[in-house]
Order: sequence, then C-alpha cells, then structure tokens
Amino acid sequence: MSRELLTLARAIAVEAGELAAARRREGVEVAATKSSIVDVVTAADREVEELVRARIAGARPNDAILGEEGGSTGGSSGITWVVDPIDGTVNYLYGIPHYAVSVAVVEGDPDPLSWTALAGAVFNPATGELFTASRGGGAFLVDRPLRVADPVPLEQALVATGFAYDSAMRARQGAVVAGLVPRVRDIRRAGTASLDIASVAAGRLNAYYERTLNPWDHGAGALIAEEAGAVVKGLGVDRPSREFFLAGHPDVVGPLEELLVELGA
Ligand code: LIP
Repeated sequence: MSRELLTLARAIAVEAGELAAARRREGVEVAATKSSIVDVVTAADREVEELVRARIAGARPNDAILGEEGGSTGGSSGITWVVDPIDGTVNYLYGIPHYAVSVAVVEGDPDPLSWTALAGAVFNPATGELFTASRGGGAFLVDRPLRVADPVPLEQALVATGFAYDSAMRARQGAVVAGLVPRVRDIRRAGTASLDIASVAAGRLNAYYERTLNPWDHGAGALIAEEAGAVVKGLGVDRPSREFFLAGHPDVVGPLEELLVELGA
C-alpha cells in the first residue's frame, strides 16, 4: 500500500508545487497573520491546500486530512494525509527560492507521537527537487537513492535549525544557537523545515533540530530522513513532536542531543 500512496503523494506534491510557483510568479501578498504578526499566510497557501485536498478526496475519499490551513477533515479508512501546502512561507513571501509542498501519509491518529508514516513527498518547485520515501522502500531525490552523511565529530558537524514565530521562544532559541555556534562546524537556518530534514537525508547537513514544529512541517521529511538512515527523535524521548525535533546520523545525534540539553535547548 505504501508504494501506491507514495505514487499519489508525489503526483499531488508536484502539481501543488507547480501551482505555488505560478502564483509566486504572479506576485504574492500576505492574506492574514496567525500566531503572531510574523506568522503569515498568503492566498496561495490556501489555494494550494484546496488543490491538495481536492486531489486526495478525488482519489481516496475515505481518508482523513490534516492541513496547515484547513485543519482536520475526518475519514474512515485509518489513513490521514498530513499536508503543508507551502512550507517556508516567509521565504515564499520574499521570493526566496527555498520553499516546499510537504505531503505525508500516515496510519493511525495524526499525532507524530503515535502515527506510522507510510509515504512522504517534499517538493521544491523553485529547484525541481522532489524528495520522497515510502516505509521500507528507501528515500530518494528524484530517482537517486539517499543516505545520510557519514558521522563526524560534533566540532565538524554542519547543523541546521529554525526559530519560532513567538518572540519569547525566539529569544530562548537564539541563546541556544549562540552556545552551539562555537561547538560545531557551522549553523544553517534556511527557513523550511521539510527541506532542512530532507537535506539531512541527502547528506547536505549532519543534523537538524527545532522546537515548535507542527506535524505538517516534519511529517514527510521525517520518513525521508529515517529511510535514508537518520535517527529522528525528540529531546530525551524517542518520538519527535512540537516539543522538539532532532534528526541526523545516530552517531551525531547522540553527542548533539547532550550538548543541546547542556545549552538549555
Ligand atoms: C516554517 C518552518 C521553519 C520554521 C519557521 C516556520 P511555515 O514553517 O518550516 O522550519 O523555522 O519558523 O515554522 O510556517 O513556513 O509553514
């Protein structure tokens, strides 16, 4: 079933990404703000999610959907589609070509603490890069198999992270990064969780961590990273959640997790 779900997920992600890119070319404006003045949504976010929902409903009408803009839509099949129509919304708003449509298909409750991810697709239409995975089927960039980078000592690790939309949390996250910078090779903050996690899978980063991610930010990327040999977990716990998301080669994640705890992450 995972392969069939992946075929549909990747087709939907590509079609949705092409719509997002078309709207970007036409010009993008803020339609509303959400949790803070800097947590924005554009008309394209909403339109792209409507397209994704229509394609899912047309192909699999009994599946549930959890989307960033439209919330939860119930189903009876036990399968839930977890969708971020445009991950990296601020990059998208500013015309930075680093954003993605993220489509995950999970079994069980749409909760990263308990779900079983079956398939995932992360598509950046600005670059044409399509990251995919199915459970037990491996992870791919287009048709190239992905494997996490070989482990390195922490002081040689390239580590990505991101920051919340809440200013108090950003202050705390900034203090952690200040402590981390002298202890690793370098830091990257590219603004799109799904692509950061896919970059771990592709060996372009040694690790990625972030607090306050939503399920749709990491649902697809986490499966892609796991299928590429990464460990994906929370801080001190086995499953990632809004509390904490950490991914990387097992031999990098261990020391990094210890340092992040030391820094008060
Ligand atoms: C974004 C994440 C990113 C995080 C941003 C934001 P959005 O998701 O992909 O990693 O640092 O603050 O949450 O809001 O663009 O879908």
